[in-house]
Amino acid sequence: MKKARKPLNSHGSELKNYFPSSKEIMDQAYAKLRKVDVGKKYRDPLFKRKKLNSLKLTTFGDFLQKKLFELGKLFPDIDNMNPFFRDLLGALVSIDKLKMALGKVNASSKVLKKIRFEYAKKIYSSKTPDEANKHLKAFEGRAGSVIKKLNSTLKTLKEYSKLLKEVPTIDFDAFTMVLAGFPNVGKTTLLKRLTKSKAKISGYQFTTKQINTGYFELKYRKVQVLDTPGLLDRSELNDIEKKALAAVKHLASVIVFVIDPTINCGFSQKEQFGLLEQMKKEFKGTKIIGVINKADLATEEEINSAKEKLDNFVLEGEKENGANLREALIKEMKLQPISDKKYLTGLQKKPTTTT
Ligand SMILES: Nc1nc2c(ncn2[C@@H]2O[C@H](COP(=O)(O)OP(=O)(O)OP(=O)(O)O)[C@@H](O)[C@H]2O)c(=O)[nH]1
Ligand SMILES: [Mg+2]
Repeated sequence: MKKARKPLNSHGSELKNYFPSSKEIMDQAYAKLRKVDVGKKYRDPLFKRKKLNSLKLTTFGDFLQKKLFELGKLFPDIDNMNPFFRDLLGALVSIDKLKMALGKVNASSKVLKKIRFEYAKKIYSSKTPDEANKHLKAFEGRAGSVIKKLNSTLKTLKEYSKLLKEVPTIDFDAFTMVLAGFPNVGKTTLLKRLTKSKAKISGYQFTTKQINTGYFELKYRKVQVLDTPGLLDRSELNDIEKKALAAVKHLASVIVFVIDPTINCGFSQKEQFGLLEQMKKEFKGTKIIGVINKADLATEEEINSAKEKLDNFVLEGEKENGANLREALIKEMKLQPISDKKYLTGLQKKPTTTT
């Protein structure tokens, strides 16, 4: 029976319990084996022993094979996964190591299958009950050593499974707005103004370590907001920044670049506009909307200086509360209303953007 793969980010709680050590797997297999009984229906001692041991071998081998199969299936199909997830995964774990670990689990399952048939034959053609016992014991030993050899691989997979839980839930069909900019400029605050997201905000840089998601409605259309960790003007990216970039690259229908015109965020306007220019080059095909944030805090001078550097800008702050950005999105993206039905069933694909 083919078991469907679940999306990468739906594994959460399951994964926690799904990674037994080699020893635990073997203990579970032996517990199954001990319960095997053929009752009193066979009178001939040799025949009975052969039947019993065959059943034990099947139970033991089946359990181990199934266990390995299930463990492998808990991970996404790397070769056929969405490029966004692939990039995110790459920022969190080594794709090569993961592939290799999954390959080992798969190969071990095949080895188990092979030796199971080998010993099934031996038990079947045993001449004495002792010989049938000897073959069963030998099978248990060999199967045990296959599982034991997997111990470090299982440890790696357990570690990886924990990291995969950080991957956010993403709707690949929704119109997606990606919030980008330096740390502390107010990206997460903007996400909360637009959506009902409960993401964490604080007056420190790098509050957002993961990608926060939120949704709101615009002209009956579902807009997905991805709040990325602050992007820094550095060629060498750390893992958090890689995650942010991956999101921007693959999913943005529009990029909203947030600027803090005051010095409160800890970065000058010059640094922030430098990054904006870089992003414009890198994401040529994607519409970028510049948002001058913290309008309530900024001086007129600060706002004017930021305005001069932007062809189109949106002023946002505590007073505006997201309203200006909503307006700008409708105008810039020329969003056509779509029927509620399509929206509700999620049939609507990403609209084409006008640049
Ligand atoms: N006065 C004022 N403060 C703001 C505004 N927007 C954000 N802030 C404050 O700026 C600080 C940083 O806001 P965040 O929303 O966490 O910034 P961020 O860009 O998400 O930061 P990282 O996650 O570190 O990249 C917080 O103390 C916010 O309260 C605004 O429009 N006006
Ligand atoms: Mg943030």
